[in-house]
Amino acid sequence: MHPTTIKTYAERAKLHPNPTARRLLEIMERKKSNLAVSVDVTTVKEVLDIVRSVGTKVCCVKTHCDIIQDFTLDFAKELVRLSQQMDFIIFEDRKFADIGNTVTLQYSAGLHRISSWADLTNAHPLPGPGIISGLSSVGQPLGRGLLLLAEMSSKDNLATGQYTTEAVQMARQAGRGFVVGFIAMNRVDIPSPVSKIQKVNGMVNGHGHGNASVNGNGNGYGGDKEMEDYLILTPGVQLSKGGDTLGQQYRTPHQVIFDSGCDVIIVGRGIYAVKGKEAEVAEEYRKAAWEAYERRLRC
Ligand code: 6AU
Repeated sequence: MHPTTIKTYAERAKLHPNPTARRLLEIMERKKSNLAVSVDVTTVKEVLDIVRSVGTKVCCVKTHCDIIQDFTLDFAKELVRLSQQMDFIIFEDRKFADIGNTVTLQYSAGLHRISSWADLTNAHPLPGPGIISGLSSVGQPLGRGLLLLAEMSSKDNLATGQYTTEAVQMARQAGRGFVVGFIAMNRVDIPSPVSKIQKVNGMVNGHGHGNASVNGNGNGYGGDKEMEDYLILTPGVQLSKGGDTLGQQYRTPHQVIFDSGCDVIIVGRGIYAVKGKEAEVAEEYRKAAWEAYERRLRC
């Protein structure tokens, strides 16, 4: 069992060095919600209507700001206001995938100025560690967080095997300040063999400091205080298994949280496409995912 899957969200919040990860874990505990809603609709009114109806049920609202045809920074301000009032974090699902210099500009500038309003964003590790350095130069001073896409939910995607392993490695090498977790289908952050030995012996590099890091950047499993803790946010979730016609694959909240040990389910069409019943359905997802988490803790 992975150490983070047997700790409560509240316990993990206390130990996390990143302010956004800490806030997310605290909200999860407070609202008993490990549900993120993905609001993939194309007008400001639709986004805000959905957020107002499900905001109290979720720990996180995920946006795709580039599909909102009338996006303005005033809309972003209103979303931030709602996030404070209704107690959730904002995750802009931008999936950055370019060289460090370009993503720095995409994150901070342009029409969307994502870093000015989104607590969390995500990036593909494909371009190498420069993408993390670029994004962190903007986001870390603001207390923002980044998720790397270590796995994807779509059929026949290429983010598997060695790619996934290297995504996790890249996060570890970046340190704990900005990369707070992964988009993944599983608990991809299993401890490296060195970390396991270190945890058993309470030793690092033979010096016997139980809470130091394995590789000198604070990532290791040196002891509880320094425990590596990545959040695993998982899309491809509906109340019953299945898929769509374009390769999306769905698992249930129980499979994702209990069987795979992930932290947060991300649900889009399962909630926003059930018009007029969004709040009711969101409550069903919240309950299912929270019960799966509580069951996992009891194992
Ligand atoms: O529940 P759905 O299928 O309506 O929406 C799933 C949401 C969409 C995708 O862009 C996103 O989750 N997503 C991601 C993310 C969050 O990065 C990765 C992935 O592998 N699959 C996926 O569906 O907004």
